Amino acid sequence: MKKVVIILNIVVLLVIFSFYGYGIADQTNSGSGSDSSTTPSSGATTHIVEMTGNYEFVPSSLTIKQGDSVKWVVSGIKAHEVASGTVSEEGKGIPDGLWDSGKMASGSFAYTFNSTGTFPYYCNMHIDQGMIGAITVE
Ligand SMILES: [Cu+2]
Repeated sequence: MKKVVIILNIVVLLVIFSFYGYGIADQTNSGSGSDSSTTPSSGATTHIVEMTGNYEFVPSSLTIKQGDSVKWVVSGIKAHEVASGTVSEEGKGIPDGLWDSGKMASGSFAYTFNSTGTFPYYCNMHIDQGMIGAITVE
């Protein structure tokens, strides 16, 4: 009879410790999540633009502050290539050489805007679908 009690005690302790362990894991997850959304101490902000499976930049136009960064994130299953420049009347991309992510099937590409002005860009793979955008830096 004593053996059964000892085994029950061990089981109860194991259950308590496993819950405790999950609690710690949850706290760690929520902690790193809040870290990624905070702005750096310099005051610069990173803005997210999604590149969707519907051949759109969301948002397609964005106003930011000088020194901020824009991070383009592939959010659908389609690959994209975000490049700075304008689109000719014939629908060809005219790169201005500031940035070009190359073809991205997933992940993200970031660029920091250190001067003011309006910066048009396009998806080099989906100009025909009208996949263009612009960043205004104040
Ligand atoms: Cu695209």
